[in-house]
Amino acid sequence: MSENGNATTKEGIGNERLSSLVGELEEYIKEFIRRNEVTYDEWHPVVMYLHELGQSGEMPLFLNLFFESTVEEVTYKDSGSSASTIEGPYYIDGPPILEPPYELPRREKEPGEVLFFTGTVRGEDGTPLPGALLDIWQSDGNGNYSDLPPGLPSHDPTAPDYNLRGKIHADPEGAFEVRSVVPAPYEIPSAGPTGRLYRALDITTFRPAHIHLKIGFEGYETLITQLFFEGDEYLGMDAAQGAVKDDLIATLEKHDDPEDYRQRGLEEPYYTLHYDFVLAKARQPVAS
Ligand code: MBD
Ligand code: FE
Repeated sequence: MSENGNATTKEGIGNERLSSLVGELEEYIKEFIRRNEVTYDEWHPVVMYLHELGQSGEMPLFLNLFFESTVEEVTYKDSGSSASTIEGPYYIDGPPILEPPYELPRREKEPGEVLFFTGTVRGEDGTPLPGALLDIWQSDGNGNYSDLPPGLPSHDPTAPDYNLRGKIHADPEGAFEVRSVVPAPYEIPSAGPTGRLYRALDITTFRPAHIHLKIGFEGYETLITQLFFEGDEYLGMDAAQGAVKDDLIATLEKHDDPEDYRQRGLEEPYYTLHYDFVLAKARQPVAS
């Protein structure tokens, strides 16, 4: 953290920066209230709504749905990396570091069709980044995530810890392959305060199916992103506004030739997905 408190760290926000951010936020909200002549009939429900939102455990969901894409925009502005998008509320620390051949942890009867996800991780000049770390998490074939952050129950309590979550390394050529399942579109909790607001606004509570990634390599900016699938019915109306970017829509290819899938040791068709990621060098602080 810099002395003037202009940066954030895991430990928090510097005092000076905190005063400045809270002060400015206060001003924006006061100005908003004046400009809209917000009445007590409006104010009281807002207070109770935010109270309920906090109690429900949906605050991270709500904040990430509405505002994270702007933090992401600021973070990756002018970055030379391939397309980034929001992390969302369901990343959890400490996923297992997997060993090749890579397979995300899954249940014996994991819902969802078999997926082989391949890709490369390179620098902006195309040089492979050998050993790049890919931290991957996704919903299952029913759109459920395993263990959610503290305070939130898993979408599917039968899923073991870290189901469909794990870290893998790119090989010496910067390439990787990991077996998983094809995730399904995800619906945000519809019974809680977030879903209630979405219905009142008449916007969809669904997110297109997606796979989350955080990709890191020493000396490079960590890339936080998601991949979506061509043809998904929710691509144009994501509940997380602004999260889908054209460059993040990849093609799921179905392989249903029995000879082909049996060669892979499968008794059912499988899908492949490929994506080439680019990481940008970490930016040096600009000298003043
Ligand atoms: C998700 O799975 C997600 O990725 C986001 C951004 C919001 C809610 C649920
Ligand atoms: Fe998600």
